Amino acid sequence: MLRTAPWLLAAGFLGCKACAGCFQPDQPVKPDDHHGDSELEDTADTGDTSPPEDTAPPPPCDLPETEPNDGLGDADAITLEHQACGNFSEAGDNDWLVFPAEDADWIRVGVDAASRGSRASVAFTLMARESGELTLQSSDGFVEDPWILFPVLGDPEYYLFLNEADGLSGEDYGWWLLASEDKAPVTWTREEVEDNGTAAQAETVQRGDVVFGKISDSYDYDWFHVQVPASETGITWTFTVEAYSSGSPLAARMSLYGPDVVGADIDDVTYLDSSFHDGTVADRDPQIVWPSRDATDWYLLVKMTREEAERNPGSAFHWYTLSIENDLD
Ligand SMILES: [Ca+2]
Ligand SMILES: [Ca+2]
Ligand SMILES: [Ca+2]
Ligand SMILES: [Ca+2]
Repeated sequence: MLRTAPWLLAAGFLGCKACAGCFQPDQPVKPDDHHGDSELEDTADTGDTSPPEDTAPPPPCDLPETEPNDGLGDADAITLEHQACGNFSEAGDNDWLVFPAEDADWIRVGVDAASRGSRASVAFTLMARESGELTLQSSDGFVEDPWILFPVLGDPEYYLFLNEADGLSGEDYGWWLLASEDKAPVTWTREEVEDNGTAAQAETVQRGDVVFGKISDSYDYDWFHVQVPASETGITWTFTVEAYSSGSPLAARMSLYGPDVVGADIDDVTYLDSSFHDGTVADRDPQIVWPSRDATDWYLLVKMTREEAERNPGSAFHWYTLSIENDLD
């Protein structure tokens, strides 16, 4: 099962499991991957009296983990653009990594495990210590292996805490991970301005706007006001959130209200439309398409899904864009 409190999960291992005597340099290489290399090495080592474990295959990546790395203070230092790898070789094995942001604006962190035949269901927590931000990424039924694409927060380095989501371990529970500089996956024309936590505080946006925002915690409600002028009635409007499918951890919910929501408790007001449908969380990047019949004022609410807020609260990593379009575009 997925953990609900990444900080607790991570902090639980800060004491570092005593593992100095169980260092296992060999990685869970698929049998065929390095067979040839291994043979070459064996041949070159004629006359070598090294013990058998020194004939293990060469590291299957640029930056193999070095146990013990179960505590934040023992994190393996990795660098952008160089693949790291390791495995959850024994019960309770967790692996910390740390990488510098260098001068990147956006960074992608991607795990390969199930996609390479590993039995590991990898979850990782990404932490920005100076900013005090974290997010939990796991294979959640939407992706085989977890990944994230995030705008840097200004921290000089970022920490990763990898664990096997079901607490399983073994030689075939390997992982590979690459952190790399990337381009922004979205473009925007403006950024949200907090506080926009009620309809009365909603930022006014209009056709053609693309807002870049963040759901910075579970209670961050972002309201936007759309004024529908008489000249833009009788047409279809489209409001689209882009986040999860482009690497944000955010699973957003969007709802569209009429002007009666201003000053009211939203539980007392019926929305015009909502992306949320009971019984499914499949609607990860919501879109609402709605006709404008009369000149009016609309209010859009973007927030987290309740299920997601319990599993992985919002953070500065939880970015999204909201685009406002209609038939006149
Ligand atoms: Ca390990
Ligand atoms: Ca470890
Ligand atoms: Ca916000
Ligand atoms: Ca807000």
